[in-house]
Amino acid sequence: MGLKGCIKLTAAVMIISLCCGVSTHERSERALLPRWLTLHDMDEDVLIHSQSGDEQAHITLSDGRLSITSGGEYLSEEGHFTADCFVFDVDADGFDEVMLYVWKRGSYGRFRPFWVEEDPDVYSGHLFIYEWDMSRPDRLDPIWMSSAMPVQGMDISVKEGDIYIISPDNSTTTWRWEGWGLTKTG
Ligand SMILES: [Ca+2]
Repeated sequence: MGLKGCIKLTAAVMIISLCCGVSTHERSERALLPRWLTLHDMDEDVLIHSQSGDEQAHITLSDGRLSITSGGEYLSEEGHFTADCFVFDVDADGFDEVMLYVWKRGSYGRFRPFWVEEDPDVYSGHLFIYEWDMSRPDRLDPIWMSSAMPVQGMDISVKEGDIYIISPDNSTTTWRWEGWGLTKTG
């Protein structure tokens, strides 16, 4: 093999190593999620009714990675695993919101409330609710981001504004938007 061949081979090995490095990291992080958690797949066109108008979006969800494309694109953050995505009228005002069931490390980012002494660096489930805002390139305007959910969510379903959280022991709790945030109703 000549010098050019060696250089090409070395470059190919480096690229493969980099790719493997990323996927190995993803895999090792993925392995930290509970085994009972269901990571859903989606590949759907969804018509979203918002205060700023109706818009068709395409939602893809695969192995915890979320992409919502419309006028722009929303991509889930690195280190966040999106288990499921729902488009429905959370607060019963006649317009859709986007609700994500996200698993991430800790409840807060760089800044936490002064009364919270410690934010454990472990994965926990969170519900993030966004208004659809067509003036934003990424469309998603955060209106409510939960800290770690008080119940374990193996799976979540939504029906007529009620949010059903199914726990690993197959018990179900019901949640509904009341005033500001989700309240347990059953
Ligand atoms: Ca709404």
